[in-house]
Amino acid sequence: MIIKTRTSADIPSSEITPEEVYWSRRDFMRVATAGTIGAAAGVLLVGGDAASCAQVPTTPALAHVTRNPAFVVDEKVDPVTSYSQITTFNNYYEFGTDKSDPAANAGRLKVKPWTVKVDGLCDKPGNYGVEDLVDFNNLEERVYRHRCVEAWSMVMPLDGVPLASVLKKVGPQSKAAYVEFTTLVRASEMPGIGSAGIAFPYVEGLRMDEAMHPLTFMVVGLYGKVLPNQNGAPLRVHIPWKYGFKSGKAIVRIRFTDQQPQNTWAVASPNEYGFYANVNPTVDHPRWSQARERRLPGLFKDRPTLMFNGYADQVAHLYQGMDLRKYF
Ligand SMILES: Nc1nc2c(c(=O)[nH]1)N[C@H]1C(S)=C(S)[C@@H](COP(=O)(O)O)O[C@H]1N2
Ligand SMILES: [Mo]
Repeated sequence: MIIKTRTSADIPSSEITPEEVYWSRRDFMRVATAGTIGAAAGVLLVGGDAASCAQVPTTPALAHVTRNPAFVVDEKVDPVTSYSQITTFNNYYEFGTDKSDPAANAGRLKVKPWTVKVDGLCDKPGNYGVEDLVDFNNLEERVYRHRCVEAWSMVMPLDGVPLASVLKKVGPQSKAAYVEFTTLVRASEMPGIGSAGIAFPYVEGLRMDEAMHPLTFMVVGLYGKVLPNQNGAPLRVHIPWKYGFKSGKAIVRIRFTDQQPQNTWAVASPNEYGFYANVNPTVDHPRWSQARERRLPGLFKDRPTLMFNGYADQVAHLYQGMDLRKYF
């Protein structure tokens, strides 16, 4: 992380944006206080709450979003992360490998029109527009924990539809045991493509029962607004009990298959990243512990990691009888 020195006079008041007020006054106060303390110390963190320069995106509001009270977190334990933090500290290697690169570079990506190829073991393969797959007149907002394999986490208000509702539209066949997601490669708009050290397209996949699980979400928005490019516009999945790398951004292909998909990180480094990638404090990454995590914008790994990222009651049964040390 880059640490930059700035005086309070350098911080335009526009950096305390209305988005921070969206969640609650308490969150606004938290953000404002963090900014004040940072400024007083003369040190601000790039990608931090109040220090994200001009790169905080502005996207249009989504018209038909309803908060779904079945998918919330305890705000006292898990205060929602600020919009500026969620949109300026990202992993999206197509735009560069620094956490600040996607915010700096993803703006140029053209996300309209957008076509998703659906193929493999389903009854209605074809090319679909995003609007054909996602019902934009009936979006819900869910607040989910988001845990990266690198041991940082955030809490995000995401807008979208259950992934199951998307998949059912195209008629998965009974032989489809897995679904694979392939994401966009467009070198002309993606400056990180040649230098990321992983192969593109970025590919991910889920077992069919994971994909159809009610927690699994197809995301088109953040904080009630159209999803910013750096967060995966126009279409991105989120599987809240798994490490963040399972959630491919800018999905262009959905393929149903009877074979376990070869997901990018498992191919790149099979000893470090598996197919399942369930958040698990008892299975360490070969190079670091997963027992604790850093909750952004905090600097320290001072929170215990929760089994299945806190969603064990809902998903543990999916893995009954499986050795999670082997299927990591
Ligand atoms: N296409 C694509 N999707 C991707 C990635 C990527 O590099 N390319 N990175 C993944 C990783 S490692 C994480 S942790 C999350 C980060 O999501 P966020 O930036 O919205 O927090 O996106 C995932 N989806
Ligand atoms: Mo990640």
